Amino acid sequence: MNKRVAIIGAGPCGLSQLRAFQQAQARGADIPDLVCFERQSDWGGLWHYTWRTGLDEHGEPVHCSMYRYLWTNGPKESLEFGDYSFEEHFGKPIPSFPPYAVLNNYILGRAERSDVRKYVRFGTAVRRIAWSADTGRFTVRSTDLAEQTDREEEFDHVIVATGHFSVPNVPSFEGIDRFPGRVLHAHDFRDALEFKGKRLLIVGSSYSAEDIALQNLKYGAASVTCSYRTGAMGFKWPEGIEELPLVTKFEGATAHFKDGSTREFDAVILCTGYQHHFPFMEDELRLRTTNRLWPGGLYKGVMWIGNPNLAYLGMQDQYYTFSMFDAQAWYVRDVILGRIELPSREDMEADCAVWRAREEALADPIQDIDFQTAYCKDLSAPTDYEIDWDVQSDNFKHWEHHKEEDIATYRDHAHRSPVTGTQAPTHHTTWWDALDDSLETFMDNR
Ligand code: FAD
Ligand code: NA7
Repeated sequence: MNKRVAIIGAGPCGLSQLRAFQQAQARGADIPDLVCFERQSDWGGLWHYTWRTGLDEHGEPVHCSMYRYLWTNGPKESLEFGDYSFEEHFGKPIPSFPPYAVLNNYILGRAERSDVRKYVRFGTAVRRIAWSADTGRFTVRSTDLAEQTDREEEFDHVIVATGHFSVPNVPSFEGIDRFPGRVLHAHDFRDALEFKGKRLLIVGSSYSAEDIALQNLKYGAASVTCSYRTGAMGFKWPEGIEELPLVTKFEGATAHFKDGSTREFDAVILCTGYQHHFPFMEDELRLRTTNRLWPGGLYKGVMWIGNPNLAYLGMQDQYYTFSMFDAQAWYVRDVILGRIELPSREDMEADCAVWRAREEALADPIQDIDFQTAYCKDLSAPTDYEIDWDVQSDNFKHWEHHKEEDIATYRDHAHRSPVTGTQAPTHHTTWWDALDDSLETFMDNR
């Protein structure tokens, strides 16, 4: 087979795609030539932590939105790979909510074992992807960042795996330009110790707001106020965290809120989400969506209906992550290998519309989880990707329940592996008391 496939990004999605092809090859399939372009110097995507913010050493935007002391916010059993268990990687069962260094180690473990590093061009940023109807191929222009040289190549298929939690959505508020303390977006948040003893305002009411609020209180913030636009998170918060409606304006260090209340703050963190941002895609190939469970224009959530030689991975809002990325990568692989035949454009659009209608009728997180579980099952059914989606789904539902019970202790619970069936041990320290997030300390299961 001499088809050429470009994979853009070597984060979890790009690595799932490489693993999918490598697994097919190990089982005797003829696979295309693969080139995976990765702008960073190493793989792992968002899990490749860096202290840098703003621009990197080459003047490129820093991709990392992760921060120190980040522990997974969903049970690891609900993101476990079907073909590579945590138990196999670490040689023993480990607790359900590891810090990022442990998760990164796990992701990279499978990638290294499957010997796919040879496909990745590190330090190479993709600048432009254009389709030619004449040649039936894509032209991909990239820059070698160390050499500062550009290159153009042709590919038969392009798979975009550049993530969508890296380019911040940054609203403005009256008077914020004169606020006398630090103002930043969650993308640039790195270390809660910076806010020790400070009165912190957080804008937003989703996962970043929830976790950054908790983590700052845990590491010593004097107080945390979360300000919501649509609805409060409504958790039973530990003392020191409160929720107020949206901030309307700042007067010096004083913030005014929609309900007429006011508070003084030392710092503001905007946890206002991210943009799906693909500046390198030509106009008619560019996905435009908000962060939702069913982005439009993608058959089976992955194949670009306007040109199915193009696929996007991981563009959904995410309950499921790594196992869903695998299911997507396996599906895309099988389309490229000719194992799955796509229906007509009209049928793809009709199928997409059915999923969109189901998505729009969702009323609560349990229904969201059922929706994404149904999607993952639908996607993996025609492939040889195997995982017990029902166990992953049950874990998510227990996790939702634990969060409602007590947002400060949900990470102290243990869940069951969908791969080995093992019930995880509980961690030697409760999450609230665990200040050291290193892999070494975490693995010491006294
Ligand atoms: P990314 O991880 O973003 O990787 C994309 C890759 O593409 C990067 O390596 C980037 O350098 C590369 N790239 C981008 N543009 C270009 C270009 N032009 N050229 C070449 N390369 C490019 N998920 C969980 O399961 N558990 C968690 O606890 C969790 N916590 C999270 C916490 C935060 C703060 C954030 C932001 C996300 C979290 N996530 C979590 C979700 C996260 O989205 C996924 O875990 C996962 O990283 C998504 O993988 P990805 O490959 O789609 O994207
Ligand atoms: P999300 O989940 O996309 O949430 C974005 C939040 O930002 C959400 O609460 C929005 O409120 C809020 N938002 C967006 N724009 C505004 C403005 N203009 N004013 C006030 N509030 C606003 O992003 P997260 O960063 O929380 O999570 C992304 C990933 O990071 C996730 O997978 C985590 O695991 C980690 P809304 O509800 O729309 O009113």
